[in-house]
Amino acid sequence: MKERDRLRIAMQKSGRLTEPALDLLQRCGLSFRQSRDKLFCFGEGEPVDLLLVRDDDIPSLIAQGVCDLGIVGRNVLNEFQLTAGEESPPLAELRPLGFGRCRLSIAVPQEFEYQGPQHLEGTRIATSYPGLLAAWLREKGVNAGVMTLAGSVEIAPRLGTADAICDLVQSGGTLVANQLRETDVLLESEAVLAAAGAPPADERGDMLELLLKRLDGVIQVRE
Ligand code: PRT
Ligand code: ZN
Repeated sequence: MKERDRLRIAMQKSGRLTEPALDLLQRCGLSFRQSRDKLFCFGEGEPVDLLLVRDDDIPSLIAQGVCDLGIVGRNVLNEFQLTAGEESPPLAELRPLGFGRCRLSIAVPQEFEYQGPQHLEGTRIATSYPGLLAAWLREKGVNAGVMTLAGSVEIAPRLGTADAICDLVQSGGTLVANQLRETDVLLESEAVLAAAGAPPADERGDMLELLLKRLDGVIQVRE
């Protein structure tokens, strides 16, 4: 791969994490000039650029070395770690960023008599997080079918294609609207700064150190 001397951060192009991530980077003293295709933002002061992508692509862009850092939900990062395969290098969560908070939870139809994970034995559970769900089921010793859906997971029980779901919950409004009840939390999530296991050993490493220092200052002020 071509050597780079500028730090490159992957972040969500358009979604829940976009505004707060840009806001955080600005508070760290970074400013960017957006390119015409809106995929790449060139850093004007410091040698730090942005790549604007789908959030789901962020972990693999880091794993491939296309980007040094990523701002992504812990849910997406951990799912990637569990499903990427052994040839993919481990990624690290450098800092929790304090926005994009939600949880990955099991939810069942209101009428489902649920007293604990053992009641999921033999059921079909719809999710966009098959890796995290399978790991949790394994830990609980429960055998259940994992149905992977890209979206609209919450309507699967009503359609009769699943008995329960495992999805992100924030206010709980979506669950209520779909007559579902949250039963177990698998993961508490928020946006995190993700990176490859080993920091770059060139100037990018120095810039990363500076960025982390500023980030810690900004996060401390916020708390
Ligand atoms: O296009 P792209 O693939 O980049 O975006 P996306 O649609 O996959 O992601 P987006 O923007 O919806 O979410 C990005 C990240 O925000 C997620 O990966 C989470 O880390 C975080 N986040 C925080 C959430 C929520 N809160 C959230 N409430 N992501 C999704 N939701 C959805 C959830 O899936 C469910 O459908 O909102 C609904 C539940 O919300 P409540 O408030 O009704 O409980
Ligand atoms: Zn996505």
